[in-house]
Amino acid sequence: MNQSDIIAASSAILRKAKNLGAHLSGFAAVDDLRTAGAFTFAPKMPGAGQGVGTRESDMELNPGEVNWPDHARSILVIAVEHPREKPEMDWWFGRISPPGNKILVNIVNELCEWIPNTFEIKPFHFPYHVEKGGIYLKDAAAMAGLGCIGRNNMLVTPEFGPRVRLRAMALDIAVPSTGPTGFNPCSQCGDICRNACPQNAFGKTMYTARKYGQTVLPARDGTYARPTCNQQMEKNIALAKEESGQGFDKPVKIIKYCRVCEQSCPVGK
Ligand code: B12
Repeated sequence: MNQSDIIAASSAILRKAKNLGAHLSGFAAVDDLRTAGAFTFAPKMPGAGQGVGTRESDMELNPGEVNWPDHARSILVIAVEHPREKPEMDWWFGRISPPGNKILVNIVNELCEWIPNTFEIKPFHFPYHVEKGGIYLKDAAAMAGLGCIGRNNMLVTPEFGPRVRLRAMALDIAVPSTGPTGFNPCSQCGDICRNACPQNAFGKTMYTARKYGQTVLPARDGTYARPTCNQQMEKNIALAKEESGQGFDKPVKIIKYCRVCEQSCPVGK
């Protein structure tokens, strides 16, 4: 494909993503992501590959390491809003992943079918878990211009604050990046998110530039304590109660993970 075909295809892909239900979408270059914060930090992080939200790797990956498909040149990242008034979008029904995640999976599945039928482009749908071949979605989204990494360590978007969930696919062509942008709302609110954390997970410096050889650190300044946050997630699992859920013929355990750092963020209200 020549450059003008690539530009036309990339605009058409963003339009299609929107038509399929993505609230935000953008492109990042794989070469830029290889050196982005989470990609370089995670393999050095104590406890990488452990805790809630991680799986056993069947890909011979070291903890925290990402497997890039050989043909991947660009990433398309999509975001779907998880509004406050629809908390059930984020709930786990037994072992069944949240309804909001299914929306994201369906959009990317449809794009993976439509793109090669429409253009000479080979797509690849990244799984969610890094251990299973996924990528670090917040950094990908920040590099694609969807928002910035906030002081709550989440992707914060101008439109919805951090109340979005993410999914990504790879393309085998080099599409111009749509980010990063200079969006930076976090100097203005006095750390509402950090002060609201029920576990005080932002209470002390966990990671320093000196020790880890990089200045881009969790929650920007190395204060996000992942093991402490993980304790809250374990607590949420332990507190899950059997409830009746739509589409379930008998009561099912519903896990409602903590979202305080997300819900308290004033951006995008
Ligand atoms: C493992 C995991 C967890 C673990 C550990 C979290 C963590 N951040 O490490 C636990 C279970 C504790 C957890 C908790 C939560 N998670 Co979680 N989690 C993941 C998962 C699977 C991988 C994250 C990871 O390991 N990152 C690696 C570490 C090293 O990176 P990091 O902590 O983010 O730190 C890096 C960035 O801050 C970056 N950075 C800092 N500044 C800048 C600046 C720029 C420009 C760039 C590019 C990067 C950058 O550099 C740091 C490294 O040095 C992702 C899905 C995915 N595939 O990405 C979801 C994901 C991050 N989680 C998500 C959510 C929603 C949550 C929770 C709110 C719980 C919930 N209700 O789901 C909390 C929020 C915790 C928090 N404040 O960070 C969403 C975030 C959406 C968003 N708007 O950001 C994701 C993307 C999943 C999704 N469905 O969309 N999670």
